[in-house]
Amino acid sequence: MPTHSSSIRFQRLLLTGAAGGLGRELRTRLKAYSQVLRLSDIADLGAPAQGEELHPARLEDADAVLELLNGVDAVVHLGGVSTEQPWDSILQANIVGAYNLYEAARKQGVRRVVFASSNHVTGFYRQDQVVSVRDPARPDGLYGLSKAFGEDLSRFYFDRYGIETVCLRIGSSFPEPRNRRMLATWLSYDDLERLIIASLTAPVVGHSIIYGMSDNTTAWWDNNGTQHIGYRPQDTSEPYRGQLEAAEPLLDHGDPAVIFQGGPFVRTGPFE
Ligand code: 15L
Repeated sequence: MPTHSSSIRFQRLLLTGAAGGLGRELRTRLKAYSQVLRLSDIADLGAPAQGEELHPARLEDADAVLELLNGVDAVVHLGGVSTEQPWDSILQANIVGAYNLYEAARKQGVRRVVFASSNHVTGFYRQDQVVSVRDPARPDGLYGLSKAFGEDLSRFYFDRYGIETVCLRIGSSFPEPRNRRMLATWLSYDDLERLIIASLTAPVVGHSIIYGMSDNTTAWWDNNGTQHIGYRPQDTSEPYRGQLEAAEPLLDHGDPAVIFQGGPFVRTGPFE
């Protein structure tokens, strides 16, 4: 169910990564805000529903991405690799792919992008620290590094070409928090929708970065200074605390995944 007053705000909105976990969830939700929802992925997108337009494209293919952005008002860019992977996949989908996307936005006159960044841009901060969007990046792997690149790339495209971006450092967006770490990092699907719609519709966003989290009692991230986006989370991980603490009563404090915010991502070594 759409969480905002679901008036049509866009003629044509592009959702990349539409076949992924969050893409599938947003596919139904974003339709309420756009006359036409253009969906892209390299994985199967199934059949188009009314008002949907399927447009598969490889992000590393500059010509395909240029065509993909033809005629769109705004982009929600979830496409690319969303976990730690070997360097070549990250390089193609997240580094070359992000460059192709911004070049296409520039050439096609697209003025706003919502970029799915990740909490793994700052995953090597400790769980006893509270990080703000103004603190330096501390990526916890190649994936986090590629998202840091996307954040810098989008800042450059704003500074030089005026293309606005909201970078969403998404925490853990699942139907429910799955472990004790997610008591801090959880972002409900309804809050994800609120965050994306706020990022798409705030009058002026320039280049902004915001952490994508629900209103969790345990918090490692400080979104102070992002109020101009107008995101107000309505959900919280708190109702799940009892069951998650009971399932994991003892934490190994020598484990880097317990010490650092990135959790298991900080342990994934290079792929050989
Ligand atoms: C991410 O960036 C991943 O895309 C997602 O699969 C989760 O693992 C999430 O981070 C997380 O930190 O829980």
